Amino acid sequence: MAHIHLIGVPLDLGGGRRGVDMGPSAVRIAGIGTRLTALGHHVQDRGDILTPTPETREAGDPKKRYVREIHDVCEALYAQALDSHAAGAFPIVIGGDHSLAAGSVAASATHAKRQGRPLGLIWVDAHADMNTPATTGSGNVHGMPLAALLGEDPRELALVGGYQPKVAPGHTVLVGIRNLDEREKEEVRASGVHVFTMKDIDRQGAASVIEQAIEIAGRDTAGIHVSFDLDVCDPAIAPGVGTPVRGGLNYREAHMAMEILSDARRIIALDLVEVNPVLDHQNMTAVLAAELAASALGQKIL
Ligand code: EXY
Ligand code: MN
Ligand code: MN
Ligand code: MN
Repeated sequence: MAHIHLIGVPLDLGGGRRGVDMGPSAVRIAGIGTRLTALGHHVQDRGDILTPTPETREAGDPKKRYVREIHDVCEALYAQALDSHAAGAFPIVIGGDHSLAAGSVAASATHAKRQGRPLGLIWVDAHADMNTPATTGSGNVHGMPLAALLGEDPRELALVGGYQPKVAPGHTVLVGIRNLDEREKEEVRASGVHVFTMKDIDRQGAASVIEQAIEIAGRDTAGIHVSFDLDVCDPAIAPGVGTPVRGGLNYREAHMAMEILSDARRIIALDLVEVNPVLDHQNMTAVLAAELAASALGQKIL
């Protein structure tokens, strides 16, 4: 039995398509709380982090649009998630766009640091999210949070929590990527992070890949933060995401990844991000997110 804190982050400033601000609501309506309670967990919904809407703000620097506002949201999330860790709870952060991970992963990193060990990070995504203001074509900050966690750019996000970097490349694993910008590919290759592309999953199987990811992110670390972007799933099962890319995880692969992560008993926090109800069909992507949370937190087939 775990103490689980649900934290909604209706952040819709980091992407190009509007609608992910409705993600936390949709995932709650899909029953994430009751599904986790049914597993015997004690679930506390901590509500939403206050986030500004783009209509009330100026985008600012076109190479990192709304980065000041995103920074403020990430600092507030950092404080809230760190509170959860300090209370012995397991934070599940429901997005909202993926730039929120600059706050949630920072909290897990600080929690790990307090135990004298580094954090392991498994980033499950169709994208690498490793652009910087120098490499981005879109200026969308949700394409940058992993770069901020590993390095120093965009600096507003790299410095959330007051220190950088949050994670080492040797403890960081990308899983499921299949859509990178050309300059971003160079960043990923040079970074030293462990990468399992969709091609690796096709060749080696999802189970083997996730086991290897756990081995890498779990070795000598205080625990593993799983940052799960729903767009890693195939659009056939997850149409409600801002940046769908064909050729993703199928339904069982996605669940099996979570089941194996649960069995390993090393996860200390989970992000579920990029659910976009505007593009969804009958809330199916939000339901998938809620189901995947249950699989990650111990739901068994038998
Ligand atoms: N690489 C593209 C960009 O930087 O704009 C697309 C990023 C999409 C990021 C989504 C959330 O994972
Ligand atoms: Mn992402
Ligand atoms: Mn993505
Ligand atoms: Mn700051």
